[in-house]
Amino acid sequence: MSESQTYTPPKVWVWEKPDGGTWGEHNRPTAGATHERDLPVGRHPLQLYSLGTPNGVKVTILLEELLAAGHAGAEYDAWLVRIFEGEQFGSGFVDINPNSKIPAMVDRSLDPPVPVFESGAILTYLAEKFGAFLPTDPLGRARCQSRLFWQMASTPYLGGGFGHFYMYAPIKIEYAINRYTIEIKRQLDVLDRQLAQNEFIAGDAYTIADMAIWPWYVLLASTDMYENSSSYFQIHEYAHLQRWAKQIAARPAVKRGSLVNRVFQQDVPHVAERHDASDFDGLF
Ligand SMILES: N[C@@H](CCC(=O)N[C@@H](CS)C(=O)NCC(=O)O)C(=O)O
Repeated sequence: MSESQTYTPPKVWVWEKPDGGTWGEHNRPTAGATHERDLPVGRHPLQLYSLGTPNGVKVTILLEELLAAGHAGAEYDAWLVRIFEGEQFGSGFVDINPNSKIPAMVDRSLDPPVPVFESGAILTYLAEKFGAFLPTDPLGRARCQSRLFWQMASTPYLGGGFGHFYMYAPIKIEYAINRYTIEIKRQLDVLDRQLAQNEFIAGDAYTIADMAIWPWYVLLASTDMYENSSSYFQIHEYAHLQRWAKQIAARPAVKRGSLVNRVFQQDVPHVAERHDASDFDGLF
C-alpha cells in the first residue's frame, strides 16, 4: 500500500513547509502582499497585468479582436507579471487583485479608474463596455454567459486538477490522475457535442465564450500542453472540437493575442509586453 493511502489528516492542520512539486515554494495558506511593488502604468486607457497562459491570452485575444473591429478605446498596455517569481504578491498587484492571480486589468479611461480581476469578469466588462462579442438579446446572452461560466468553473479541473497530478505533483497518484482524466474526457465531450450542432460555442455568433474556451482546449488538443496529453486523451476523436479550434486559430486577432506575454516558451515568437500595435511587426 502506498504512503498516500495510509495518510491520516491531523485534527488541526498546521503549515510547516512548502509541499513540494513545481512552484510549491510560492504556495502559502494566507493572502495579501509579500512585498512592496508599484505597478507600472502606460499611456493607453486599458492597463493589463498578465502572463501568456490560457487565462491571460483569453483577454489579449479579446482586446485584439476589439481593436480589429475598430474600437480604438481598447488600446492597451500588457505588462508582464512573472508569477514564477512571485510578482503576483507585490502590493500594487494585490491592490487590484486581492486573489493574487493573473490576469488583472485597470480601466483608466474612467475616473476613478476601474480595477477588474478574474478573466471571465474582465471579458464581460470589456464586451459590455464596447458592446461587442456578447449578445444583448436574453437568449443569446444567456447562452454565451452559460458557456463562459462553464469554462471558468470547469478548467480548474484541467489545470489545477488533471495537469497538477499528471505532470507537476511530486508523486504520481493513480486515483487522482484517473479521477481528473474522466472529468476532462467528459468536458471534451460536452464541447464536441455542442460544436457538432453549432458553428461557435454559444451558437451562430463568435463570442467571448469562444475566446475563453479556445486557449485552454486548443492547447490540449493541438499541442502537448501536458506531456503527451493530446495522445493520452485521444484528442483526434473530438472532430467537431478540432474543426472549431482550427477555425478560431486562423483569426488574425487570435494569432496576435495568443503571443502577448507568452514568455515561458522562449522558442516560440512572442511579444513579452505589448504597448503598441507595432510590437507585432515581423512576427507573422
Ligand atoms: N479564475 C482565475 C484563475 C487565474 C489563475 O489561475 N491564474 C494563474 C495563472 S494561469 C496564476 O496567476 N497563478 C499564480 C498563483 O496561483 O500564484 C481567472 O480566470 O482569472
